[in-house]
Amino acid sequence: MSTAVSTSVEQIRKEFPVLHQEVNGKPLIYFDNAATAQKPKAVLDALSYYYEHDNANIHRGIHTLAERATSAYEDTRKATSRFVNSNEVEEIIFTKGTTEGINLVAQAYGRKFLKPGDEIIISHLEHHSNIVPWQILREQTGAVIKVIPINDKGELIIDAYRELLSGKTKIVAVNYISNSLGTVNPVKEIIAMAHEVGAVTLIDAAQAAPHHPIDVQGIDCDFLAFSAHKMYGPTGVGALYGKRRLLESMDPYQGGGEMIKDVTFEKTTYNEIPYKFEAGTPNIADVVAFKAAIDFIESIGYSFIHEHEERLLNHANKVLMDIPGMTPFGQAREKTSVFSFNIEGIHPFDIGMWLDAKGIAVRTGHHCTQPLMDWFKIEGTVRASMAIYNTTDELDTFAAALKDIVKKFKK
Ligand code: 7TS
Repeated sequence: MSTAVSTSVEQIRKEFPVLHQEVNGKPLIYFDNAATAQKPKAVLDALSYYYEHDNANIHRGIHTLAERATSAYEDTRKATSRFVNSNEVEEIIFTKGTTEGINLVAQAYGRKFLKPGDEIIISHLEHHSNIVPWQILREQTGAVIKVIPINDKGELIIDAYRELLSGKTKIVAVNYISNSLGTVNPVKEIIAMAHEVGAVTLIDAAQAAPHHPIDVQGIDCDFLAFSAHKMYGPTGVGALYGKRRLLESMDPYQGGGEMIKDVTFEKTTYNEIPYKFEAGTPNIADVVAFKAAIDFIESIGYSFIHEHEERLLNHANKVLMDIPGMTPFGQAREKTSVFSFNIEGIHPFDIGMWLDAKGIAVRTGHHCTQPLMDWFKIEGTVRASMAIYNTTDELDTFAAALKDIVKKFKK
């Protein structure tokens, strides 16, 4: 899958034009990568190259530009299939992102197959995007939602999950990696347990794609959704993987152009997968540039990414823990480079604003995981989420800035 090349973080940083600027008079330190990652030059170039040379609508034209645009679009599908190791290229559907992928499954699969009393299992770690679509489905079908609890480290309690499973369980939908805490969930085990009771599984891989290799056949998930923009690609595009058998059994998500074979006023027959689920003119340019993001990650390799990001997390744990009043959230054994915390007596928003004044971008609030914040009995946290271009020096500057803020507030 990925071919690691010898590289360095310094070289990688050079690929990201946006990083080389001052914000509020200070060099930008970008620690909001779980929300969206910055884009390397290769992605920016792919976007402008497409519009400068190949722009045309896809699949429908016989002229040269339409053929070039179609082949670039379909090349990304092949690259995505390789990237997640799907058995077939047709099992990859392009979406707006993770959120749309989950809604697609809830509506096109869930609405067709779920009956009153059927159960959907999610977890206490989920992003709202993997909660609300199931609540909408619950309203539509009379299904019931059950929630896997967590321990105080922010890990799923697998024994409690086992208790929730039964013949009534029809869908298990959990994230691969938590956006608020960085917990890496044992998805292979979760999926195997769901399959034992005949349930279909969906993995929200929004936070996994930038940090962790994805192997849909290896983990044997039925559906898996992710977004390009969190993995150094453009916004507004993502992919949904689904097993052919399931995708073929589902009704279309939306009706329109491209998803049909034949239309008369009496009857419409639908196109083959994946086109059945891609109604209308898609986000062609961003899909094309998505391939550059996949190539970028593969050229660095997950082993380099993992090693560097683990170094960052260890360093964060070292330099941030002795800040007065520090309370970290999420200490899972398996964890990515996310450091979520509060400092006693200072509101997370105030910390975020003071950090911004020092050129440091973090996210504050509930991170679209309100039930998780409720579990911790807090309103929100400050979250520093790190990526491949961040450095331990930046973490030192971050720690010093936090110490300054604490001093100011304690005066
Ligand atoms: N699932 C998880 C685990 C996420 O982290 C996010 C976005 C989504 C789903 C939704 O992805 P989208 O691309 O469809 O919007 N997470 C965040 C975040 O942590 N801060 O801003 C967005």
